[in-house]
Amino acid sequence: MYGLRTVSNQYKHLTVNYSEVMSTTFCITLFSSWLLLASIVGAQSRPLDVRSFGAKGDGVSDISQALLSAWKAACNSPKPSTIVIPRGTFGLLQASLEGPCKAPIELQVQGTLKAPQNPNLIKDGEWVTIQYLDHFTLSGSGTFDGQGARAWAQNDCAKASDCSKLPNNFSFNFLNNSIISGITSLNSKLFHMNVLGCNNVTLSRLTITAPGTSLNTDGIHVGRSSGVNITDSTIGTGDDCVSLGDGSKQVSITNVVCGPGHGISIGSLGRYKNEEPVVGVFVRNCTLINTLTGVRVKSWPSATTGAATDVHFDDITMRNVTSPIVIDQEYCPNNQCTLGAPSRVKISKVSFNHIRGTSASALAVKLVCSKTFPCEGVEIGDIDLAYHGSLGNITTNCANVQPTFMGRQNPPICAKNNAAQSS
Ligand SMILES: *[C@@H]1O[C@H](CO)[C@@H](O)[C@H](O)[C@H]1NC(C)=O
Ligand SMILES: *[C@@H]1O[C@H](CO)[C@@H](O)[C@H](O)[C@H]1NC(C)=O
Ligand SMILES: *[C@@H]1O[C@H](CO)[C@@H](O)[C@H](O)[C@H]1NC(C)=O
Ligand SMILES: *[C@@H]1O[C@H](CO)[C@@H](O)[C@H](O)[C@H]1NC(C)=O
Ligand SMILES: *[C@@H]1O[C@H](CO)[C@@H](O)[C@H](O)[C@H]1NC(C)=O
Ligand SMILES: *[C@@H]1O[C@H](CO)[C@@H](O)[C@H](O)[C@H]1NC(C)=O
Ligand SMILES: CC(=O)N[C@H]1CO[C@H](CO)[C@@H](O)[C@@H]1O
Repeated sequence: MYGLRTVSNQYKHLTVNYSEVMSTTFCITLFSSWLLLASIVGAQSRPLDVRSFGAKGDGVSDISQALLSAWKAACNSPKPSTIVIPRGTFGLLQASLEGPCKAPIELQVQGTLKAPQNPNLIKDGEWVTIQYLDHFTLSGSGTFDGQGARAWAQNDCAKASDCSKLPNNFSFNFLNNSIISGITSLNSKLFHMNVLGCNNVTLSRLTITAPGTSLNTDGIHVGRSSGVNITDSTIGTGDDCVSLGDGSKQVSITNVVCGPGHGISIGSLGRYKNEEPVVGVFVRNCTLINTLTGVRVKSWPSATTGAATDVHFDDITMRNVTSPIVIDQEYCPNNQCTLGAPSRVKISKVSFNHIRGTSASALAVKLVCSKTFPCEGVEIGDIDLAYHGSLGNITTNCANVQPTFMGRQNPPICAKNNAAQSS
């Protein structure tokens, strides 16, 4: 389904080749170097320790070359291999680990990898890029320390409309059937993890941390990917914990604790041309603590079309979240858009169910859809939110949406007076 069949056929082909070579003759010089390589890394699954490729764990020395050499050996191996970055602290200027490779590779990180403090030393905006792989695993309990403090000071996103010049911590591009698990990503200079063009990828047991004041340090951003599972993770950053960009399909986010940050967001959508629809998002059993928004779908007022459909938020706990439930089709931070143009992003089949906890502002639910494309098929189930502040009673605000209600809502959502206020 994800090209798995093609790839496993390739493995079979390699295995056949391998045994033919073994059984016929050893004197075909054409294969001798290949066999040597195979006998070092392929024929056995002994892990490749980056130290045997020249990495020093002295806390300063750059291991970029050592890691790349280990990667090349693993990538050329016809059998599955494991690369190990052991305990200790290592400098890592930049890493680009690319496929296609001949067999599955696991990169086990036990130690701490430190990015250079100066963001300008990282070329092309990516600190660690892992791409074009099938059956890749990143595991271990190690830490990737983006050392972002200096970069955040240079971030001008509040003023400039295009501010993706700082490096992301990680880019996982075009990975199939892969697992990212266990690691910690600390203080990325920009997005912590950017997942692009991936199929069937699970991100689990991750810890992603940056101060609530750092700009645009989204935890995990997913775009143009399908079958992405984000589970059992703790994410606290200065921006969205998880954001799903255009072309996110069949994404599930479960057992995630988020805060501080901006919450779990679909979008923003409708800012750029040729955006692909977001289809099939399942957010379950997540807890949001002291975040700006809880669960949100957002799109820009713009002539650009787009869509988000089949989006479900279920079993969510809010603790002191400023705006727990949001559909915002007038998303326009820093006045970077024309508010007069209604969003042309079509939002449909969105459900909110079993959402409880506390709102840090009186306006706990905001469902503001587009005048041009009103939201369709919005379902509101059990909601129980309280506001304990001094700025009035808890309220909701709705426009261009007629939700279907099931279960009990506290407060009542889209009550008439609220609906009238906003249009
Ligand atoms: C990943 O899967 C896609 C879709 O099946 C395929 O086109 C692509 O070649 C695969 N990539 C790798 C690296 O296997
Ligand atoms: C998805 O990826 C995992 C991890 O590599 C693999 O075990 C599983 O078989 C894949 N699922 C499909 C449907 O290919
Ligand atoms: C991803 O999550 C969904 C829903 O929880 C589940 O059905 C699916 O099997 C998961 N896929 C993987 C690869 O873990
Ligand atoms: C819900 O998520 C929490 C982590 O926030 C986890 O401890 C708990 O086991 C999860 N519950 C279920 C039913 O998966
Ligand atoms: C609640 O959230 C507000 C706004 O984010 C914050 O100022 C306040 O400290 C939080 N209160 C608690 C008890 O965490
Ligand atoms: C808040 O709600 C209570 C009870 O419904 C009502 O008596 C009171 O006037 C409301 N306060 C405001 C500021 O709307
Ligand atoms: C060089 C590069 O790919 N940078 C990307 C970093 O991440 C942002 C946000 O996803 C992208 O817009 C950039 O293209």
